[in-house]
Amino acid sequence: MTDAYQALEKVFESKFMHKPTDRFFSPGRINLIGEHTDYNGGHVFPAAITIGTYGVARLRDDTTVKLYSTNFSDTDIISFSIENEEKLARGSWGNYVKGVLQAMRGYGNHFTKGFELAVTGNIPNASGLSSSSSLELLVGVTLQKLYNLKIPRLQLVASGQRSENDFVGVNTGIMDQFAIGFGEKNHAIYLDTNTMIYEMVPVNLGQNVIVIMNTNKRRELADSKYNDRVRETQEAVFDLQKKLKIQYLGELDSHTFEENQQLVHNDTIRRRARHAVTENERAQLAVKALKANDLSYFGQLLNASHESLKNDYEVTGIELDTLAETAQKVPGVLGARMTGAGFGGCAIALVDRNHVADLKTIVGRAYREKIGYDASFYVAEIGQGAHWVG
Ligand code: GAF
Repeated sequence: MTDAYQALEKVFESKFMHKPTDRFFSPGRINLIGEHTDYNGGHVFPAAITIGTYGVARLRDDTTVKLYSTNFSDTDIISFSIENEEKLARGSWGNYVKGVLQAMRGYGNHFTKGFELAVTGNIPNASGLSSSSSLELLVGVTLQKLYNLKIPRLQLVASGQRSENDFVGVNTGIMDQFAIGFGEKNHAIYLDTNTMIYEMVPVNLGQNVIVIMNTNKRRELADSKYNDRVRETQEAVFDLQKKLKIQYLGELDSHTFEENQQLVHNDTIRRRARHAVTENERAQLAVKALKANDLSYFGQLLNASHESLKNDYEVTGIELDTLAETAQKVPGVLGARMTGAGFGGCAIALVDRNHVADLKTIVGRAYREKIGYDASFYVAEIGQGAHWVG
């Protein structure tokens, strides 16, 4: 970690001709279970991980903002005035910074001086481990420290989400920013996205570990497909409201849903709704199972979650299915499922630590044979949320 900062400080000095004053870190996240439930008023169970985004920064005396990232070698310094609220070109990573600035202004914060920020990250690109929310929260904690803002953590989290929704144009829920904002070492966050009540749950896996399995597939069109799922579940709510007084699918149990599902106007929308309802139940059961140390049942719920995401929600694809379904059959694996938005990205497997090598060999071989290129594997470590390092 210290090495990462030393290298980044050198980059900062060579780009901005000054030394930075502060260091920051913001993690990525995995979601254990509760997928595509956060914009449906359901439960989620994510955790921050130890890989993430590093930043070093300095406040300036004038109004210029200068940004540099080592992860986008083709672009050079991004520069704009702190007063300029216009979007940068589509696809520019600077829009995440501008989006957070704008959202924080919306909460009544004022930024008069500019700043310099250099970032570097070790979250694999477009891997579904939420590199974008990691960057948003990195910007949030950087602005909080540089401008000495006394603001609640939830405001930073909400600013990240607003940046994503309003500035970047993906209608995501709050899960990723919440996990990254509130993460704690060796804990997962059990969040009810309807009430925003949450609980930190220790993740005691005994001799088991969580392995992240990366499809290494580019998540093409993922944003528009994500927005389609948001719209589809809203359509289901609209249909169900003809009889039921609900605002979100997360308010329904699966029994009530089954009894009323004929209200939903077509089969595709019905299956989307079924996933949101059953996944919300699985998340609640999984947290109970983890607390009761019933890892076998926890694993079964992971498998059921993947099946629902594959058949009812249709966000997996051949790459994620190959990883999760092959992993589920490996001896020592208690359960496996895709994690995050889907459409490529990563899956996770809960596996006995003595079987990690088998998992990598068996799943790695099956993936290469079927997909034609390699998957990557990392053992996940659950770490602290976004913070000022010093
Ligand atoms: C993405 C979104 F950003 C989250 O809000 C969540 O909806 C997730 O997909 C699916 O559970 O990571």
